Amino acid sequence: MNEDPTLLVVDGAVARPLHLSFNDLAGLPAADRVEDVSRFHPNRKGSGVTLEAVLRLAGVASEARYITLHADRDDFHVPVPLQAVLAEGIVVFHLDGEPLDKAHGGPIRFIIRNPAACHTDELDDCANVKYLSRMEVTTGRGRDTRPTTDADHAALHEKQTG
Ligand SMILES: Nc1nc2c(c(=O)[nH]1)N[C@H]1C(S)=C(S)[C@@H](COP(=O)(O)O)O[C@H]1N2
Ligand SMILES: [Mo]
Repeated sequence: MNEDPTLLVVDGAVARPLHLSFNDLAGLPAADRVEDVSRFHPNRKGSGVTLEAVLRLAGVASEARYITLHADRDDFHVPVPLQAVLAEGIVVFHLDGEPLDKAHGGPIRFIIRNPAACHTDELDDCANVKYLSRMEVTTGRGRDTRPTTDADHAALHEKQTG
């Protein structure tokens, strides 16, 4: 039995595709850690590591321009521009040392430090992807399933709590 399964795949335009487990993420250096996202997102919880640290492990190709954030669990997908998200992205994977639970978007949740309001920018609140299973580095802009209207947002939130 695998006691430390892969939680996050990083692939696409990278030198070294990654299959990261909880222990892989927990083993990153202290300088790469981001503690307690509730400091800047009061309604969200957890701690993680910088996107930059994860991408450093993977080695991003020079022609890469986007990262598509994939949540297989509910088929939610968001492409974000690589340059803009580099210093903003956090890969949240634990809460006080325990794996992040589903209620908090676990086992992996993507958090943008300073997101724009929903559908006002590419780096918006909707890009805080829950149940993140794969980060795909690409040259072109990937699949986008974010809601674009208030009605679509309402329907999505209904579905998530249902
Ligand atoms: N996997 C997944 N992530 C998701 C969504 C979703 O439907 N599925 N909704 C997004 C949208 S539209 C918003 S506004 C935020 C809401 O995050 P919250 O529930 O922490 O407020 O999560 C984003 N992340
Ligand atoms: Mo949203």
